[in-house]
Amino acid sequence: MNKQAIAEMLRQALVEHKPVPQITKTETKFSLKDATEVQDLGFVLAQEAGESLAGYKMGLTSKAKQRDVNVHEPIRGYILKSFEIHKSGIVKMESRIHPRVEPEVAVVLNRELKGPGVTLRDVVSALAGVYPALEIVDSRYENFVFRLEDVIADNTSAAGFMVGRVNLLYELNELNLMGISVRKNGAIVETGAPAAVLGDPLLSVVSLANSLAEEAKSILPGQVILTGGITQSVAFKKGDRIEIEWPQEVLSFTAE
Ligand code: OOG
Ligand code: MG
Repeated sequence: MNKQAIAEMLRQALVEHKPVPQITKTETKFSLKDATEVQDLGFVLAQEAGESLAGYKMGLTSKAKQRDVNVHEPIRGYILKSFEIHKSGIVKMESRIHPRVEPEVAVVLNRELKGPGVTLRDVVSALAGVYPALEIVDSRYENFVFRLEDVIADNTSAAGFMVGRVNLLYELNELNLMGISVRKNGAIVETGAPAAVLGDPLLSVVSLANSLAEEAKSILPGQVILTGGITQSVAFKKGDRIEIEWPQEVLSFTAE
């Protein structure tokens, strides 16, 4: 198995927005370790192409998302600066394959957090901001179908994100049960609350810090951390308008 070639194929699928077959269909011995190596090689390719790191994402941290893609284990990936979509922006469909959007909580820290052994208290004391956010996932695999190893290799389908401007840090006690809804063309298609994410999305940051420690990496101040989709993701196509309503703020975009 040539991991570099797999990483190049996935990078090309992202750049050319053409889906590729699942790795595990042909590489029957493709392990979790191989998948993580491919993800890391893909990040090196992105950097060589001039991309830079915005932060990290956790995925499959809610039951809704696990059922969504039929993979039942949390995963982590890199988010790139070029993935950021500005508020009330436009999402260009010509640079996408089969995108889906999901509501998330984003976290930013004011000091470095380095595992192992990071606790919830460490995360709380390092918080600079907690924001309403959304993620766009766009699997590089045909039909959006994959196994755990495939989706890790594919940088956890990461393709876009938007972060709100209202800092919920001062409402942290209410965060877990804040009601949010996702509208597509005006109609509510999903509802949920951040507690869907591991009972508390800050636990997702704990997991991320401890899992990065396995590769001697840490979370740096100012990086964006996406804690994982709260609801099932919502597919959209050209002309669709998506609005994610939080009590404090609405995040929206139009797909063109
Ligand atoms: C996998 C990535 C999962 C989340 O928030 O759960 C994810 C996918 O849905 O394609 O980003
Ligand atoms: Mg996500």
